[in-house]
Amino acid sequence: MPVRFVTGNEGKVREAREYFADVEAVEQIQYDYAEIQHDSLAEIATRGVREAYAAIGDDIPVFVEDSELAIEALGGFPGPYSAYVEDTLGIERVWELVADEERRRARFRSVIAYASGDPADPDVETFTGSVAGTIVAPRGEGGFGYDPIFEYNGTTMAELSTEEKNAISHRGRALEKFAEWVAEHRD
Ligand code: ITT
Repeated sequence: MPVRFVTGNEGKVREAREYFADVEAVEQIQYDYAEIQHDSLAEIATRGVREAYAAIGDDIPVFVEDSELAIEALGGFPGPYSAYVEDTLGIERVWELVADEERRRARFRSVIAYASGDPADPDVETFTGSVAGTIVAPRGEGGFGYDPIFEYNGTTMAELSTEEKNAISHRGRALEKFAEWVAEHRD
């Protein structure tokens, strides 16, 4: 049985497929669930997956994944506003905001929320991952979103293949735990 990923982001689907290629396919479902404003990424993802699972209306489990980038020198900005800031300012301007800072440390966080059981009152499991890096001038053509300005160990995430990015990224870490859990818990 496929695992169903509710997301509008093709980059996330490409990364998730690496973890399930041998076992089961990842099926993308487009449903624009509400992302509430909240400090806790787990809370945002949990509410989102409950809404999506209830709206889709069958009892085949689904998962969502929410991420954010927090830049230390900017007090954790853009945090929960990461998607909005990418759309409005763009990553080049985010780089310009921190270019003159001495500390350019940042962290990506990812939470996967998986819903199963009764769509009206589902069981929800969450899996997290994070990675620390440095904000740099944009480099690289791969990945998506903030990848060109997020450097880890001398390389931006946009300079890595999907496989290489997964091995170190916030989402890769969450996906690894999730895939293991799925392998243990599903028929
Ligand atoms: P969904 O449909 O799954 O919600 P989205 O692109 O809106 O897709 P998020 O809200 O989780 O995803 O993402 C928040 C922002 O962080 C958004 O601007 C993404 O492009 C960016 N982002 C998420 N993961 C990233 C990654 O691995 N590398 C670079 N940027 C990332």
